[in-house]
Amino acid sequence: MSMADQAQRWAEKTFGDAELGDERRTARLVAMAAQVARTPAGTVGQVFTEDAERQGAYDFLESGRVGVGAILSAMTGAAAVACAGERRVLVAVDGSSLTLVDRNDSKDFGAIGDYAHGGRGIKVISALAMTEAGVPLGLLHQEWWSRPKDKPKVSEKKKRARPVDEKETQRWIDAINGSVRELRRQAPNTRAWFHIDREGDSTPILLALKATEQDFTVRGNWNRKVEQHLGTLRRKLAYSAQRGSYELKLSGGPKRTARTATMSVCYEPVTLKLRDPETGARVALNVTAILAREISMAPKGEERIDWLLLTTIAANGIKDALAVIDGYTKRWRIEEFHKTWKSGACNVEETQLRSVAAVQRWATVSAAVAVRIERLKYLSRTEPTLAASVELTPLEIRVLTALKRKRRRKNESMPDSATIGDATRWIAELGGYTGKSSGGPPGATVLRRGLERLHIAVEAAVALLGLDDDA
Ligand SMILES: [Mn+2]
Repeated sequence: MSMADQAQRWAEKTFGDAELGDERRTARLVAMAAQVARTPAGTVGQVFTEDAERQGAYDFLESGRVGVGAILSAMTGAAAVACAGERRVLVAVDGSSLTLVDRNDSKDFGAIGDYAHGGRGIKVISALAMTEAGVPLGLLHQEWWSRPKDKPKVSEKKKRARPVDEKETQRWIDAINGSVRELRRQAPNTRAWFHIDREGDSTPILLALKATEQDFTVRGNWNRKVEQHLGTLRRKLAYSAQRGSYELKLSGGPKRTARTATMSVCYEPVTLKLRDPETGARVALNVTAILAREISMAPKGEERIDWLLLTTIAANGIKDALAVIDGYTKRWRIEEFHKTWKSGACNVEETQLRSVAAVQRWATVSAAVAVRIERLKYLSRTEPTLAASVELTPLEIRVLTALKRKRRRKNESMPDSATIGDATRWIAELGGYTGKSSGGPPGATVLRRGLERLHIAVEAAVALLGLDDDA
């Protein structure tokens, strides 16, 4: 298609700066990313249906000349540019792994999960930047590594004694520092507010976060010692008065019954007593400890919600504490990104590529596409009244509106100009969304399917009617 559709524009913005040593390679990367954005799928064969295109994609992905790092840094740089307009961004950092099929153990994938289980794949930590309202902006960093295939024969004692930079903890620190570096370069006035789940409650990670001089919230995993006479975090908070409460709507899940929980909130400024594992030196870390606890009855056999948060944000009142809790709930969006990327709309775990480097090249493009879908999803929920043109071209809006007009119910009125909320719902409807099955707003899978159908319709409009993008 000759016209620049939104996917093409997005791909240029995201990967157009990739320094691959040859402009043709960058152009190939951009074209590939645009095509993945139009028709996201897990395998190269599903995305590229024309032989020449497909072969070109394989050649690119398997070429030793295409630097994985250059693809990554184009993507993370573009994410930082997107952050530049924000005063502060939430940065959720979380680990995951791609589980990949290697039946004959012939590929260079490492071990994942339990060594005894023999799973194969690649480990990755991602840093997802979002606006303070929780709209994804892009990935500021991805840290990839492979574990050895067989369990290293090292005693537990020796393992603990290893310096931090040889442990996986260092990967977290690299992801945090890498995100800050990217922001400094492209968005020097934007502050980062890191959000990490219980895996972040490790002394080297807390010290690395402190060293960035940015903000953070980490979910506490340990009842750490504090420099007050009551001794530990939990004891300190147990003596603290309830400062407020709120109702929390919990959706159901495999281990949880849907319910509305009454949460009690207390908070205290505390000084954590840490010991630097490298130097043995004592370090004091001042944070606010916030405890949000379910005080209504939980269903039988289920634990009550209990969140202990450690944050650099000062709580001068219940409003501040609630804002920290609200920020932490947005950390969940990186889990949704993982799902969309790995097994949902982008399905990267289906890839048949045979080397770690090829998988990484493909998975990086596909990660950027997954963020784009998550962004559309949250943009339409968070700022539904923005004009549709923030994410779609005039022609795409025109085709989408025409399709909607044909499908609309008798008494359904059409807006004069579509908002992003309208457009997203119409795209989801093209993808089969009725609002009935989940009861909630459109998710990534219906959006992916809808975007794909919209793309085909736009192509038909161009081919049959000669419409172009200024139409
Ligand atoms: Mn995690």
